[in-house]
Amino acid sequence: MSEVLNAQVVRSSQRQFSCKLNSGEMIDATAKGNLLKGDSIVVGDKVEVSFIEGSKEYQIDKVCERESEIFRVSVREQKKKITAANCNLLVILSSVSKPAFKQGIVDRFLVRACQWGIRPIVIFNKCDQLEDLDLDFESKRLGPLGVESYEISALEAENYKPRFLKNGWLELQEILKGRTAIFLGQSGVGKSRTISALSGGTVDLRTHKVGKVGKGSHTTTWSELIQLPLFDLIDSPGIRSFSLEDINPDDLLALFPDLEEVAVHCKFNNCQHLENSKGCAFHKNDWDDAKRRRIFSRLESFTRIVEEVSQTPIWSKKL
Ligand SMILES: Nc1nc2c(ncn2[C@@H]2O[C@H](COP(=O)(O)OP(=O)(O)OP(=O)(O)O)[C@@H](O)[C@H]2O)c(=O)[nH]1
Ligand SMILES: [Mg+2]
Ligand SMILES: [Zn+2]
Repeated sequence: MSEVLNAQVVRSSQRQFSCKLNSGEMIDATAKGNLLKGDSIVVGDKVEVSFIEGSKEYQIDKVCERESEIFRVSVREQKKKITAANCNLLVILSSVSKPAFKQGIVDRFLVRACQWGIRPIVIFNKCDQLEDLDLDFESKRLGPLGVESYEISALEAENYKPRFLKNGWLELQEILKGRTAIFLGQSGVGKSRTISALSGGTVDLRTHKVGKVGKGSHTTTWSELIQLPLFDLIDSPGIRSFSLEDINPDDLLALFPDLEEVAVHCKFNNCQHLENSKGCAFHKNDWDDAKRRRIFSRLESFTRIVEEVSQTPIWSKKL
């Protein structure tokens, strides 16, 4: 038997895995037959590798237990696909210009963060092009959930000074320290660009040209772990459709803890909290305008998701 070495998967493509050995050396490895199925090995996995008997090729023999898993749902295939493992920070990246900022998308990622048990943060990127989005409100909407937000421009990096929020580029680097952070968000919001900038120019991830689909665009197609001196970052492909199809409508409220807190005081069973009725806790309260606006914008996301996940009856959900 050859020596067993510990490593972490930084990239995977079908049957070939790039791994970083604990010594720092990068190697390519294949995997034992039973580990080639489905999501057995994903980016971020900690693995044991050894030389294949009588050859100079490495093989992954074992995948260590995962501390966390990131997955996405393919509605077409009715399948959950694990895309990364062992992350301890979820960076929800959004753009304030193109593509336009959408609260609904942030709220969907927050549902996942809650489900995955991973701390989320939100980045508002492209702030050099900020026009009419009320960043102060968007940030205050997240604060009560314990979600920090950051005002940055990946294009200008440390030269961009936040104008509306207390957190900018320096504070972002601070929270990333010592963590493995996965960057998620729509295509073109600047995930690859932000990661390149955080590497101080040492990593060049080709970036996607917004507005030009196909020719000349460098949209990220595979997740990739980038190990930097102070933190590890995972770049991921932009999402096109973001389904929460696997979640039962009855379980959704627990994934909106801020709304659940209010809903428990509602007098009605099965209340949709939409009608202005006296017994509904969302309508009978002493909130100021700011709080009302915040809670109702979260309720709007919640209602939309409930409608969506209720389309498929529970008994026919395969996920
Ligand atoms: N003005 C401005 N443009 C930016 C900023 N960050 C990124 N961009 C541009 O936005 C485009 C998309 O950036 P990417 O980093 O490729 O976006 P992505 O999120 O990785 O996209 P996918 O890989 O398709 O998911 C590129 O042309 C970037 O140069 C920014 O802060 N300001
Ligand atoms: Mg990218
Ligand atoms: Zn109600």
